[in-house]
Amino acid sequence: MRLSHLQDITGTATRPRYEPAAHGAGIVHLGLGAFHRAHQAVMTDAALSHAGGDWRIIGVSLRSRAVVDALAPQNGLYTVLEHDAAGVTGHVVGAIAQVIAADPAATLKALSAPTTRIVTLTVTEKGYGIDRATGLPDPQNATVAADLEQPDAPSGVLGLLTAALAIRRAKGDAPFTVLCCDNLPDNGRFLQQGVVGFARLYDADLADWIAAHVAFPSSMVDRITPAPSDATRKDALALTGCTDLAAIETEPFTQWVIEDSFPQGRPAWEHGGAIFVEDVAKFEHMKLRMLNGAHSMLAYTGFLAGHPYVRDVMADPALTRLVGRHLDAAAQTLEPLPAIDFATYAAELKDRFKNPAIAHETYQIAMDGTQKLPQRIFAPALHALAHGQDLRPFAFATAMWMRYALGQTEAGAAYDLRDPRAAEIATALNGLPRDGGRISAALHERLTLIPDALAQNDNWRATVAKILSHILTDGVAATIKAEAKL
Ligand code: CS2
Repeated sequence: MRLSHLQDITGTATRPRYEPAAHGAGIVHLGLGAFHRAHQAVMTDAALSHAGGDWRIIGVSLRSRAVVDALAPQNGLYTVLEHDAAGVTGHVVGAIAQVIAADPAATLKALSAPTTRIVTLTVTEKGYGIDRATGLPDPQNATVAADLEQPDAPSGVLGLLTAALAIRRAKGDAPFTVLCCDNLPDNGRFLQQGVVGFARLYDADLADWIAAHVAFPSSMVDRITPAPSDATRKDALALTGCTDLAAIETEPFTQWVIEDSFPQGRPAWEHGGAIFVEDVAKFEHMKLRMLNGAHSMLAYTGFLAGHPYVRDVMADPALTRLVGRHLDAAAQTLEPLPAIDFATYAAELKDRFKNPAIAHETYQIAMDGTQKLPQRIFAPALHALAHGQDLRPFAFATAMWMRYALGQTEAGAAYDLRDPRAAEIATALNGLPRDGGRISAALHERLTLIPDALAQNDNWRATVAKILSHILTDGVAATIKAEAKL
């Protein structure tokens, strides 16, 4: 039987302690991937179980239909499987009230409804159409350009948020709070600047009104969530007695640190473990530089070394050492956080990466490197440079990314970079010999990706080029071995 009512569940999976249909929707979420379903939706489910409220979620998939085709026949119900070495447990989430797929008009309607008080987003780093260098809408982005042509019929993130806010303002409805949940530093300010910048391109009054009246709290999100597989659906069937085509699997750990700025109210997310603080920045830096920085480093290195999953990387002693080295170096670049010991955090991260029950692909993490490396690798490297700290771990990660950017394994198998700037990378590398110095120079100079202070620093440049040359001459495995001995 297909999962569609809580009464149908016959297995050990736990279920919401509220009647889903008795709660209205108060949140529209953009980006209905596995991460949202493992994180914000679970916390919202806990908030509803403990404190009630009309806070269910209208989940929007901006492009793909697949997740909506799975969730719609299930009345939004799906199973979250938590995996650790001891086994797997299941919980059915009832927080999703409605789903919308690739339907901009329906999305705009949901965003404009007076009942919508919060809009949350997980659209990935590249999904905003914001130029990271200027912080403003990217004029080269096709969706941004199309939405500027027709601001009343938008389909992209900036266009949809701006148009919905314009409708609410015209009708005298309060604006919603916009809560960015992507792995970007200062993500609230980032999205605020993008939306206000977008509005300013066609309606300065609206831009001023958004700047003055719409809250954009920042948040740090964390839960390692691999792409679901056939095994996920099998486990869900065993734990619920129902066929669940929208089941996801994740680790037991979850963390959400949120700037408490919600003029229209919010769910009692603290019941799901969320922490409310005045300033999220230090938490974001810690997570982006330590967890995500080490993730990116181990993804490029591990993928090239032939490890399909993070847990395989962590079973390799030389690589584990390099993960530890990276975490320590990243921790050195952070401002102290009261109540958090970075060495303990690093040890916990290593344990999480080791989780044998989580099949997290290195290739999945390697995706979108140009969107991830600035906050994960280059920002801490800049700090290290300014404070005379060790640059080597960051240079190593960068050299491995450059090797990955060649798009071919050592055995000669081609792979897709899956990066929005893949074409630019290919152009920069076109016709170059396999020479570490030349490749590193091209990626430093022709891509406007690596910050100038690094790109113009002789020590950094020489270190990246040397490591890349080592990889290209002696191979990935030999380079890892030598590096781990340093
Ligand atoms: C990963 C993240 O794919 C990636 O880039 O580093 O998705 C990571 O698993 C999450 O941020 C963990 O919270």
